[in-house]
Amino acid sequence: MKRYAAYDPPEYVNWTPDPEVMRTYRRTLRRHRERRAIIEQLSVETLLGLYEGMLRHRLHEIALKRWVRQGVITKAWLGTGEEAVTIGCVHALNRQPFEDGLPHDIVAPLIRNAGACHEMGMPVSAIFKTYLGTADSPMRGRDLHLGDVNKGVIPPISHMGDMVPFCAGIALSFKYRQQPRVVLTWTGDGSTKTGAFHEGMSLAAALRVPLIVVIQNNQVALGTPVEYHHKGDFAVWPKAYGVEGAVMDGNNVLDVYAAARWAADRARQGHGPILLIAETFRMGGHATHDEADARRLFPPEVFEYWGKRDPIGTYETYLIKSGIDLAQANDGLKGKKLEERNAAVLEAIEERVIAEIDAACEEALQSRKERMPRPDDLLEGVYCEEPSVSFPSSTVTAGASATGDGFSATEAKRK
Ligand SMILES: Cc1ncc(C[n+]2csc(CCOP(=O)(O)OP(=O)(O)O)c2C)c(N)n1
Ligand SMILES: [Mg+2]
Repeated sequence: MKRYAAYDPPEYVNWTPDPEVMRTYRRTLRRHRERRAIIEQLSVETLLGLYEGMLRHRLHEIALKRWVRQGVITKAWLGTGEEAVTIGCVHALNRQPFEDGLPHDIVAPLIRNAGACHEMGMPVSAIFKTYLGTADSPMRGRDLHLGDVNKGVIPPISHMGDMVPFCAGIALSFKYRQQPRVVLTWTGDGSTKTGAFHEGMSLAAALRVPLIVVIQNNQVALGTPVEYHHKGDFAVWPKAYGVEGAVMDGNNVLDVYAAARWAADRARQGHGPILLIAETFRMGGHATHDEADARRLFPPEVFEYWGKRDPIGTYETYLIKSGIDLAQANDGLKGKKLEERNAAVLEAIEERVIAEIDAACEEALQSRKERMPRPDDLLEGVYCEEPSVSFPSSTVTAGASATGDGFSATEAKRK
């Protein structure tokens, strides 16, 4: 893939495959019998879909970073280097419509998993519009926590850990209705330290509901490296909760896909919740504002180590050399060597994704000009019986007067 000196982590800028890393990459794919069988059966379409999904994730975030530099937005929360954990999991789910019109399986992404939105079928422009706060964004300009229930994406609750009990509830509803569906959520290493995570996992385990929780250990929580907030090995946690689980290489999208596929099949068959552990690394800051601080949290060798394991660079190298004919019936590539044909197929995908992201940026900027929320929109879509009270700006900002806390007069009386 093209690299972007102004936006990529320095380790990615002149990225070339490291032979030892690639040997390990291929060895990982043969490590588990069940996962190996899943990977060997993947169609070319799925293999390319994983590549395209990771590119879309990386490139939409580079576009956000560009907006930060240009002053269009003030900051962005990115998943650079962690794309495989999101894309591998989403692609392993059943995204076909269920009889109620929603996707079969449901996801609840966090800030590092924005790629789940577009891979579940939300347009990339929805992400950009949400950052710009436009009225035609899924959150109607009110919240940066993005999702679209109609596409099977539950928007995150800001409080870390809370999505686990929330998703346990969704999984319980699937179980009660005897629907063959699963719900998957991710949680950071830091978020595993909340009471909500523990309560949700314990409840899901006791009720044997079809929930998959992925601990996305990116080695850091805000500005705290994992060894300062965590002792012991996440690998033993499934046993501690009495659920099935597995550790996966969070930078190897095929390993993630296969582990998540295994987990989804097990959960669907009634084996109860599954706890997956992904080892990966945050190549940037908590958000764009603290990237320089984040580089000081770890020695340069740590960035170098993970930089060589760029999930997109390694997968691209693997695909090109896999011996699989990615071009299939593409006559235009006939006569070229297999590796050249494969590289050409991937380049064509990249060009298409770049064009898609550019168009989505344009569309969102247009919305910012023409479709920002109107002030009189404020009381639409909220719990409010008599949306007739108008708030002088002083009471809204003070927020503490009898009726100035965002509720109607009736609501205030009831309180
Ligand atoms: C209950 C709670 N405490 C603190 C915060 C502030 N906060 C937001 S993200 C974050 C770090 C989370 O780290 P981790 O779970 O490892 O996820 P990562 O950001 O590394 O993906 C914190 C402390 C919060 N949102 N909710
Ligand atoms: Mg973390």
